[in-house]
Amino acid sequence: MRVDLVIKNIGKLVTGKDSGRPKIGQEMNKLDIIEDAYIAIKDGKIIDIGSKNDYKNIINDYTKIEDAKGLLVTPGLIDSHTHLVHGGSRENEFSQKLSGVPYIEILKQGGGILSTVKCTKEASCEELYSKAKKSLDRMLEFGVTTVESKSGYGLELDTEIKQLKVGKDLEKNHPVDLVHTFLGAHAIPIEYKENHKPFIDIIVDEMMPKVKELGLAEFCDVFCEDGVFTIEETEYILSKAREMGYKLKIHADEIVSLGGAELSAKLKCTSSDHLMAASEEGLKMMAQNNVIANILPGTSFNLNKAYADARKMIDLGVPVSLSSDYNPGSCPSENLQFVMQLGCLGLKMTPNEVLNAVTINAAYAIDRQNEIGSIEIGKKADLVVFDAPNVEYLMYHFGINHVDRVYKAGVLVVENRQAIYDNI
Ligand code: IZC
Ligand code: ZN
Repeated sequence: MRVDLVIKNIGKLVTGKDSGRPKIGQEMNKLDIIEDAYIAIKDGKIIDIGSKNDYKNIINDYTKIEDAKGLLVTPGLIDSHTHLVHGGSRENEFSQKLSGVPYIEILKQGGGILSTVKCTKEASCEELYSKAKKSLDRMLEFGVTTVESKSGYGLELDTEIKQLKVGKDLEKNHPVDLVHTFLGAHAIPIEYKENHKPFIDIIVDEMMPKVKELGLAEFCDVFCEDGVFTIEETEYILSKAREMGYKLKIHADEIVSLGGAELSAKLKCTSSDHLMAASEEGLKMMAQNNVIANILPGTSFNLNKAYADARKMIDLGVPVSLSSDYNPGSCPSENLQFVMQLGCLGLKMTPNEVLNAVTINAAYAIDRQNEIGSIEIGKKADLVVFDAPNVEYLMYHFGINHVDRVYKAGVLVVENRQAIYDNI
């Protein structure tokens, strides 16, 4: 057996054994940790895991050996909900928000998402690409190796396709893996404010088939919210999406308890995201139907809103994942480590629960559980070496970047907190 790389002298290695479903309840608080560990990698995949010097039996002259200097190694982090590709930024609305004007009110006045739609339409592919690449580099530097990326700043076919194509191009040229989601139902254009139906028909009859035909998105998502898409509209759009072969996600019960959690259970969505205002009944239905609650505490922090009730979700047996919601309006930050810290400080999750929520459960939230999300034989060698003695420390010492190094499919892509893949 030819081994390409061994990373030795790992102080604590967070491994994991995928059980065929996301972690729930007490399982979320458990991590499998090997001390004084090594990982062996071949063709970008993990082929052996062990402790001390046992790797000596499997190496040969070709094997590169790298020293983790006694640090903590975890699976590459997964950001399973972002609005990565967009034009502009919305700091012009910051003072308004700080003075108490609600996010949804700004949208109703034609700002918010609609102002990002304007900037995204005006931006060239090159501009969108270089802005999103900068963000993707930052995410990688914080230890994120896979990112879900949504469209939704076009609200018409050409710009939705432009956004998705930029995402596809990035995926080709950047070490971070992307998972693409069509979010044409992200806001109602002003001209359809009084009558949504013709816009929904354009989404369902024109945009969704074209995006599918071009192979630009795997998931379909809807912003189901008071003043945006109703429960009935969301159900119609997502049912059609399923018929066309999309997997489903919902922005559900973020601001108002509309029954988005219940709908995500009825439709057996892969994930239901936000859920700050979800009802207990809806959460119970999600648990019964294995729908992942994808919580976005960076948005609660940024909008000064209540946090989702993660403790109740975990008690009810709902699988929980965490992600950034990186976007120009309600979470302008690529820092998933800060989101993890908010998982503890805002959502009252334990450090172990948080790590599971951004690794194995996040892999389930984007249907990549067979490839990533845990360090086990056969999975991709997506690894983060943290300059931290243990998992608790990552969440406790907040506001800094703990990354020492990042490996993507066995290749060193971040060193000294800087993306270095261009030089490979
Ligand atoms: O640009 O405001 N919540 N969509 C739904 C967003 C946040 C993104 C944005
Ligand atoms: Zn979102």
